[in-house]
Amino acid sequence: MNKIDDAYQLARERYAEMSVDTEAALKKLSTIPISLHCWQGDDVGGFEDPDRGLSGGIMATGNYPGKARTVAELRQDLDMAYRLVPGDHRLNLHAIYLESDRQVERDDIEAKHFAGWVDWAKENNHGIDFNPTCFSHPLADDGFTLSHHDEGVRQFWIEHCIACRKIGEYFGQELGTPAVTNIWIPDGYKDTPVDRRLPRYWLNDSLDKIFTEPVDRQFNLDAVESKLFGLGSESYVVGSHEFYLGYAAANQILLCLDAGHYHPTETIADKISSVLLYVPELLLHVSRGVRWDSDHVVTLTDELQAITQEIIRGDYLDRVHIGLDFFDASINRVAAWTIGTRATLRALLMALLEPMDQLRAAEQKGDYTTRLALLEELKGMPFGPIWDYYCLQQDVPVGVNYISEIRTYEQQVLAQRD
Ligand code: RNT
Ligand code: ZN
Repeated sequence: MNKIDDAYQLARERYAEMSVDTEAALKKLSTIPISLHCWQGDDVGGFEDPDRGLSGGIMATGNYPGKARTVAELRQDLDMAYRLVPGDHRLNLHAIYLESDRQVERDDIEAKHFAGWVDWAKENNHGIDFNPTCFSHPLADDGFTLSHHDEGVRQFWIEHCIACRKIGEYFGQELGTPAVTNIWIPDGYKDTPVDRRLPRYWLNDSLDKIFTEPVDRQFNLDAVESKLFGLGSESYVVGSHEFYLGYAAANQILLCLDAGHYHPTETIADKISSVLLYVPELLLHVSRGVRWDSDHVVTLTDELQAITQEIIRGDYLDRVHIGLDFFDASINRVAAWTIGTRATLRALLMALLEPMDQLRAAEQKGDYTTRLALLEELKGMPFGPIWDYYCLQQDVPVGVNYISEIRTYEQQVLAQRD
């Protein structure tokens, strides 16, 4: 353990020479919540109906043993993941993770179906975020929900989304921190449509109906999530980027930027400072697309670093909500959460360890030589010891030690499930 302290002291001095205060960076990092998505724990299955498969243009591949089959198992797995990640973090829930002893239709869900989650969140100091589930349902099977040509189908999903906003409000009231309730729908066409206008007209109309319902912004923040394409909606997605950017700006609600929802070479980092001029706040779905919107576990990539740099450099922490969105069923699911969350926190820490005053001064003077030199030097700075020290300070496993804890958990808990 002393080695970690020693390495930290040396690293701290190196950063101090660059006028970077590592203590301040760690203090800041400890205040940034990441919203861990419940759906990594069971491959987006949910507990509404075990016979309902995942649909809606998203797919989890793999069959790693030990997936959570009940709410209790999912919470147990989440508890394990939170123990392996430094800091206090949030939970991102989907409506299909409700608790009820009878089948509840989606337009009938209420706060009481999530009271167990609230008790658990209170015990563990988690805020909760929320999502209507507008997929994996017979009324979504033809690929359309809020933009459906049939008024009855649209109304069903409108009522589901209103119910979810009220549940978000309940989370905010109970937990003292607003829930971000994010609407994503799978609506779109596999093949080239002739009418791109009408579904967007209906989606706009449905959203207006959903958001007219009064819900207190102090407790619930509404977000909308766009997408470029999905499996089975390759040719046209109703809720495109332009659609929701316009909708969020016009209605002053949150826009959700999912890292996997754009052209493969298009990154969300550069969108943040533009969009935040026009929408009040952002929700990020931090994900990793590999060739397509494949929702791979987030790792410490250049793209992830670009995202966290934008948040920190732009001083946007109070306007950007960071959520994770990936689902890999081919590896240990607790490890997937742990690796993805730790990668996101590491990227945030790296961004917090930049000599921003010097970099900005160089840029504003037109001294791009110094800017380039500094940015290159930063890549070789002793970031690792600062991260290790933070893990030690926060009482979570240092380095790859978390893997042995996951292995033990796998043997003692996960292996008993099959
Ligand atoms: C789908 C969206 C959406 C989902 C979750 C499960 O492409 O990214 O956020 O991943 O709602
Ligand atoms: Zn997403």
